Amino acid sequence: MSKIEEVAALVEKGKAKLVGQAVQEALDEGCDPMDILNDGMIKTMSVVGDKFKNGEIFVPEMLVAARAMKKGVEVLKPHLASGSTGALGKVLIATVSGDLHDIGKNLVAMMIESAGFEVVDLGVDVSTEKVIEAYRANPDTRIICLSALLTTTMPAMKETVTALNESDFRGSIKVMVGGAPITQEFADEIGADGYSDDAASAAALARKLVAA
Ligand code: B1M
Repeated sequence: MSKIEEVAALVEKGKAKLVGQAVQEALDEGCDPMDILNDGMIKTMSVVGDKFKNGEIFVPEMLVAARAMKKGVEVLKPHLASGSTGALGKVLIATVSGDLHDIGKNLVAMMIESAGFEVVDLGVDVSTEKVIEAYRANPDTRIICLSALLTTTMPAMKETVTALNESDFRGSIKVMVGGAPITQEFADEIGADGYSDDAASAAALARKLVAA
């Protein structure tokens, strides 16, 4: 079994205490950090999701796999993201109301920070009101990023984007959306400025939006 396969197996089994060491060993063997992330962790979460959908595992198993992935990402982070200067301005990021999924949001935050932004992470289950309050507290914000992982929380994303579109500060910010069920079509329909399907392209899009 390769080191990346070992990481994948440990994430799938939710072995949080062992994942960090396996990730470090994979790095020591010269594995590309992006391969460890994509093949060892993100693909594994899809496997976990499929097993959940098929009734082979339940919420607690999904939860421990998520915890294990987070441990692995902690070890990987310095190898994926360079220190940020914050020079490109401030970004607010949140998972929308009713949605507790944060692994994808955290990766997007990490890559956007690494691309040169200062990131204010509002966490998960963030209401429209909280997003607007956070903007009022950070009026130098240039981009608001929203993540949703559930089809049932897509309406919450729509509600927040609609409120932002109707706000008096809309002209000063860009709005980016993403997450597994989100599509470019949905982003256009709700009036977001941008959509991307993974963390690296989210960082590239953020740079493009502030340059526009
Ligand atoms: Co949940 N869950 N979950 N879950 N979970 C999914 C999303 C699901 C697809 C599993 C399945 O059935 N196959 C399914 C949703 C089905 C649907 O809506 N159609 C589901 C369900 C049903 C649920 C519950 C309802 C289960 C229940 O209670 N009965 C429940 C809901 C809780 C809630 O939120 N209110 C629930 C709970 C959980 C846990 C808490 C146990 C745990 C989350 C822990 C955590 O995040 N801290 C969990 C997990 C781990 C998953 C899966 C297995 C993995 C998600 C993940 O972290 N993926 C997931 C299955 C799957 O995704 N295939 C599943 C890895 C991550 C890196 O990918 O988040 O997609 P992702 O992020 C990507 C891109 O989407 C993108 O970039 C990221 C990096 O490349 N991206 C953006 C994300 N945000 C972006 C923002 C951007 C741009 C790009 O710009 C702003």
